[in-house]
Amino acid sequence: MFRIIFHNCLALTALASVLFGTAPAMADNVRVDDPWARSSIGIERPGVAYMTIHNDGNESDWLLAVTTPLAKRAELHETAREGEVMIMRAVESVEIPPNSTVKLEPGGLHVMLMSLQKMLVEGEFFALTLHFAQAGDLTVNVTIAAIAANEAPAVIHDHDEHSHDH
Ligand SMILES: [Cu+2]
Repeated sequence: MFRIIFHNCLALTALASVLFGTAPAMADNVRVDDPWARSSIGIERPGVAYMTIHNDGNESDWLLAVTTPLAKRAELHETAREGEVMIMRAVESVEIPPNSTVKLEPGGLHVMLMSLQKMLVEGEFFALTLHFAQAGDLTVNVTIAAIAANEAPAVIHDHDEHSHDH
């Protein structure tokens, strides 16, 4: 899978402080995997982005806001059932509980990209900055998938299926 690992240096610093007996200074334990968006046919409708967020720490963190040069405004949305219809509504923040993973995925939590500044073209990338209460700002490179995609595209894993037995 296409994996982006942030804060390697901070993780090493934290490890060093554990080894040498000093308390880790930062609650910087958030990782983001597989950020992806659906391509768009125009800029009139909002775009949507998804990702998997891990919190490897022992305390909750909160995703408070999202920004990108690609959209005038980005909102955190959840999908909910209201009677027989599914609706979307904005949420203030998304809690990432300690030692757990929160998935933004079709039919659930997602980032809504309002007032797109340009088309989302399959195969291209754009920067999205996630603002966390504890971890601070993380900028991820979002892969643009097909318009009807339901999961992150496998960007790097393109080994030849026919040349392996497994
Ligand atoms: Cu939405």
